[in-house]
Amino acid sequence: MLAQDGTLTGAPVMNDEQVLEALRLMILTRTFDEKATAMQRQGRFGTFSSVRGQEASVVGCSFALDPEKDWLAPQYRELPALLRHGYPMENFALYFMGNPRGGAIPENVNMLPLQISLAAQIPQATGVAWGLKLQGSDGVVVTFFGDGASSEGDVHESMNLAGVTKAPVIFFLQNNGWAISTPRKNQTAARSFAERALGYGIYGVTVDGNDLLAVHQVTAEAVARARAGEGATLIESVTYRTGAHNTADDPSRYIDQAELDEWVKKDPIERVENYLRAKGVWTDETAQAMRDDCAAEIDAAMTKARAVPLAGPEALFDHVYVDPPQRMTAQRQSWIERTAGA
Ligand SMILES: Cc1ncc(C[n+]2csc(CCOP(=O)(O)OP(=O)(O)O)c2C)c(N)n1
Repeated sequence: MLAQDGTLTGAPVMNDEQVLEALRLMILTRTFDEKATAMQRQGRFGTFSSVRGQEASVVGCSFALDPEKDWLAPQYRELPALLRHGYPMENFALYFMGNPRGGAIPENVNMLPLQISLAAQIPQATGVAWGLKLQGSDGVVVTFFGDGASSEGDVHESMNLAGVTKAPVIFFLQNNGWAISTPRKNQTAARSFAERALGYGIYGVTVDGNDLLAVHQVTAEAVARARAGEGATLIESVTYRTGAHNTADDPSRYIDQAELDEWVKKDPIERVENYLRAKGVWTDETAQAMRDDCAAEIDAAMTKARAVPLAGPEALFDHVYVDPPQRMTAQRQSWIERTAGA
């Protein structure tokens, strides 16, 4: 839909106001990524995975959803979708500050918790979607996962069950080229990830994940099909992780620099800025004002998160069970005594 120089090659599916809103979210999370990485280096943030390079993929998808009735089942690299769905930025910061309060999803936010164990959220996504269908809701579930996670058995089971039940779920596979240091070519011998859909009797589509408008269009189509009772879609969003896997990773030890350089030229934010600039609604001044505004929003969220008292060591045991088994209660007490004064 959108060439890198901003030329439109199809009918626009988002109006200027929506594109500007989407661009703000993309800039907001890129700024957050930079801030979070700096804070991790200062010891104020835990290990953190950025969405750098994949912003159009996540934002294009999330703009096709209705946060009032649709659900997210995220992995760990999709901050923009979480924010658009109403998850507060300070909760996300708290999570990475090691505070369990950040992991608690507010009652009115239709989202499952962040999932670090690869693919564990995907059976839950199919389950929630099937549940929505049984309840007579026309809500849709989107689950995000990577090319690496796609090799987990959970994915097969979830897609198969979604096919059989016609569950309204969108499997949003972000093929970002890498699973930490494992390249795409070692992940599957299939020509594409999307063609797996055929074997499950669900829809499958491959999209340029660095094209905001294209991702939005294919997701909107998948949402419409799901709402109409036509079941699940597997979307393969082809993009590239232009940063490190996470703050503990050094991609210079394995990444092909020439390949990275090519993808940096396809930056998804620049693509949208080129588009809006050509339309006369984006200038250096508006860009700077938006970047300043995003930085202020992030500072405010970080200040709020820092004001929340640190979790004590016993937090390890809290919120696991409503009624903890006796053995865990004893372990909790022993842990408090052993860590007292530490
Ligand atoms: C079940 C499981 N196995 C291994 C890991 C360790 N691990 C964390 S992230 C990752 C790579 C994931 O790559 P991908 O699914 O492509 O997602 P990306 O991080 O690239 O977005 C691995 C192997 C894990 N978290 N969970």
